[in-house]
Amino acid sequence: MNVINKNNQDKIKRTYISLATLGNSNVGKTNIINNFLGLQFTDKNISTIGIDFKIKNVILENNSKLKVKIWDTAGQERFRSMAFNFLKNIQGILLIYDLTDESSFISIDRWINNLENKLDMKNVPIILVGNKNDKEDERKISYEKGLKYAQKYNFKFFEMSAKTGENVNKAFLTLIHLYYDKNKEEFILENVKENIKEDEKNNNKNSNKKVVKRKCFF
Ligand SMILES: Nc1nc2c(ncn2[C@@H]2O[C@H](COP(=O)(O)OP(=O)(O)O)[C@@H](O)[C@H]2O)c(=O)[nH]1
Ligand SMILES: [Mg+2]
Repeated sequence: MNVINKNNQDKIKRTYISLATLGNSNVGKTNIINNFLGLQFTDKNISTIGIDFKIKNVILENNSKLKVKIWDTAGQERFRSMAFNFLKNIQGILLIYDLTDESSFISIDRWINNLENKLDMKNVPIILVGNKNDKEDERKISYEKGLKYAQKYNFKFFEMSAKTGENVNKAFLTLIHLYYDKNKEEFILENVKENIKEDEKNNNKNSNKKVVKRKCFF
């Protein structure tokens, strides 16, 4: 749980990071999250009702384990105002368009306008994502156009595919580190190396006990 430290009311202590995927319906938000979670790609339309979240543990570059909570929103107009309420507790956003669908790229302007009123754009990192780069034949938005747009707002930019998995992990890990590296003091994390050492110590004490080396949490 993320709590306010009682001794110092200003300091938030987080045991997880909250991220969100935003963008029009059908750009691939749900499949991108599923790919990051190691779930299978689906051609079927999985309709997200309003807002939903999923959780995954990741190991950071400093060998700490961080719980990541990812909010999946429905892009439909009727859910938009509801979807924005949760943004005050978000530490990073993947803003997604479908590179085969020009209208989803044009809509990014509108998403940014909405975000500017709802969250602290200086402290919450945003990555612009052009999804479906496996559909090269149907591409409508060039890599350069996406990159130029991202640079205008100082966002990082990735093209990705929820189908092949290209750049999905990389984009999420980049987003996590963009926030975490600047706000390390907010987080209470478990050190993975320490865990392994503890397990080894216990193993030496009692050689009959099986050691679980927790190197991987996916
Ligand atoms: N070829 C291809 N299709 C994708 C990709 N990502 C999503 N889709 C398809 O696009 C449709 C919408 O995906 P979904 O994840 O439900 O989009 P959402 O409405 O933004 O959550 C589905 O038919 C998916 O199979 C991708 O990277 N490549
Ligand atoms: Mg969805």
